[in-house]
Amino acid sequence: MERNQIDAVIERIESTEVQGHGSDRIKEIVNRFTRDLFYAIEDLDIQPEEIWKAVDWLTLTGKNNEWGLVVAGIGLEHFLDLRMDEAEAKAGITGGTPRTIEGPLYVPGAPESYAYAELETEPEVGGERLYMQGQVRDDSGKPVPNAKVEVWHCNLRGMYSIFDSSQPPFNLRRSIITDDNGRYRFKSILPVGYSCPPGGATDQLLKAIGRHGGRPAHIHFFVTAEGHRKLTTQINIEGDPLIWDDFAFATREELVPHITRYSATEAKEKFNIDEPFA
Ligand code: MBD
Ligand code: FE
Repeated sequence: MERNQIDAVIERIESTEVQGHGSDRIKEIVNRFTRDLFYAIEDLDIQPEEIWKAVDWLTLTGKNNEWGLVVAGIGLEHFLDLRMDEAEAKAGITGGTPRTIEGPLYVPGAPESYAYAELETEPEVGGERLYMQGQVRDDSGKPVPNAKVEVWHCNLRGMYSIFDSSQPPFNLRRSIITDDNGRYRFKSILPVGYSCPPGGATDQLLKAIGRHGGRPAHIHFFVTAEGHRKLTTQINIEGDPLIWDDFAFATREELVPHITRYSATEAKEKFNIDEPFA
């Protein structure tokens, strides 16, 4: 079909809209999506069997609750970040820790503590202990006391609590309130990389286009404080082989902090930390 014939079909569909009913914004978006879809079907000569296969895949994605993963995997969530960066740059807002995607695995309501938290509800055997500290500062560099630092990450099997019933609820999820100097500290385990559920809808899609569904090891953060914009970000664990091959495109140069590794003896001597470093 020619474009003008497709446009006529769209016009016929739009003509069934009742004036003054519904939302003009949603009408505009739905009609645009429909038009672009029809154009794509025409341009790529997409066959009915392919459409019905796609419908089944869309249904499976919903059934599996994988839409958040798909949005990350097709780079849409990263694209939204880039658009926010652009909007801020245009408004003259620059500097500070860069944002990166939230992902689909945040859950509100994690246990809250002041200045320090242990992220593990139940100690996991193996892996490495992780100690991290930081300071929340405003855009003039001034420390922000009483800011909320929400942190969440996966365990040594790449699984997130709440979504993984083998872990206690809120394991590896905490809210830390910064101290008088805007500082926070926490102790946890060093997480490993994440993989999309094997055989799931996202995995199927990525395989079909010759991609993997892996993420480098990472830790998520929300930083909020009264009178300030919210920061959604992550850090990546230095040295992970997927650091520049994240299926969700979330890595940013400034979000790969240096990690110092200590033996158990060194940790004991330097910091008086009495931990079985596995
Ligand atoms: C994750 O842990 C994640 O952070 C993202 C963005 C997508 C899937 C799993
Ligand atoms: Fe994650």
